[in-house]
Amino acid sequence: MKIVAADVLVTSPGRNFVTLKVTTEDGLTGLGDATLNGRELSVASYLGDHVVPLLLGRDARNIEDTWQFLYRSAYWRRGPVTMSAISAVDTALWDLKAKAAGMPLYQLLGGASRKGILAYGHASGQDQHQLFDSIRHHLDVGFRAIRVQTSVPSLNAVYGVPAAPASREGDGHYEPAQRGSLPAEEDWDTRAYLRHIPGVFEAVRNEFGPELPLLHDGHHRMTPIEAARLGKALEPYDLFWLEDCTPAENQEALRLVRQHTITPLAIGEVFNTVWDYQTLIREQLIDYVRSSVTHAGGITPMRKLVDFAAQYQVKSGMHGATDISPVGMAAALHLDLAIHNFGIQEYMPHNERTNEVFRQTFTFRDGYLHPGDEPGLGVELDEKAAAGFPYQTAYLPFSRLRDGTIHDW
Ligand code: CS2
Ligand code: MG
Repeated sequence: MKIVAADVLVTSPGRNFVTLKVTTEDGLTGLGDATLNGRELSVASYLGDHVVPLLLGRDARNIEDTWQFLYRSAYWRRGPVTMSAISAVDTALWDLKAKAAGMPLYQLLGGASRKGILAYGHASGQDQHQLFDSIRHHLDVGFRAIRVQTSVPSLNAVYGVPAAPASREGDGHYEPAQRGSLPAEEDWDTRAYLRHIPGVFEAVRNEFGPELPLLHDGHHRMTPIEAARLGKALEPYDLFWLEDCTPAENQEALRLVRQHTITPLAIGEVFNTVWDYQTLIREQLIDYVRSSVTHAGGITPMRKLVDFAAQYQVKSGMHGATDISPVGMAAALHLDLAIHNFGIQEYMPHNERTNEVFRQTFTFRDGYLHPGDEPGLGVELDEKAAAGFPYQTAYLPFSRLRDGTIHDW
């Protein structure tokens, strides 16, 4: 099953995506997602200039060997660009292997461990009225778990809250990376945020009851003691998880948070290898690992990561924002269905244009996703449609504190 071609396709149906298409001598094709929000062309170049020449002539069936070759022969290791590029190759090879076997990828990963994949959606609002409407909308369209993000009084723009649905490209979807512009500056004040958020969850619990699984994303903005304070303040509202409560390059910082709160913690969407989690998992400092297949090197290492996590009763909670393409999302769903220690799957539906380019077969019904039973990943890329949406430069925003100091966005 020799690889005869590997094409890097960059398209922008509302937001930028990078996809690798691998073709074998018998005409089979496999897809992999290589999208890295705000740095897409870096990964496209890593693939096109440095990886594709190494793939031609290789046996597509040798997935582990190809992964180890790409990881170790580069000499320079880890990092979001390298690991997103390797992920696209790995995912494409798994797509090919499952297609050649005539079965959906999850069957190759051990078959289904559950009927469906519990998803959570993104509710948000500039104020309580808008937030409640957004939560009701997500319940109406079938979500059974909901992430809650709101504006913060005295702050102009906050992660996770569209300025106004119509003002966001992508048919009203929240896309933090705005195309055609330089990075947008947003302001931040952690004390204002810490004063505000507990009241938001008290109001949501009073309105929607104690059962609904609620999640919140701190988006890397707190110090460990601030994160501990928020985790403790949110305990009466029984969150499913508090995400990215503090930057976790220093994994030991979570020891301090863990000492003060029993609110479950999720970390890792910006992580790209198991080494980023070693202390976090081994000391059970977190409850969910957030890496996506797209950014953590592909199906092969993600399986190893979640199996390592399973030894410490840590579950999966894979990143599924719209900057994970339908190819990356499908890869996550096949893994979600097969592994035992599944926790929850983030699901931000893509816009209509994206679904024209990426024809996907996964379903969302009654709060649960399912990858479908097409051979492979179950996603086809319409290259003619993709060509109609050329790349546009896009940057994620950045934050400054009131005194002008740069802060985590
Ligand atoms: C967020 C993301 O989905 C999440 O949990 O952290 O929306 C994140 O901001 C984007 O993926 C960045 O590209
Ligand atoms: Mg997040």
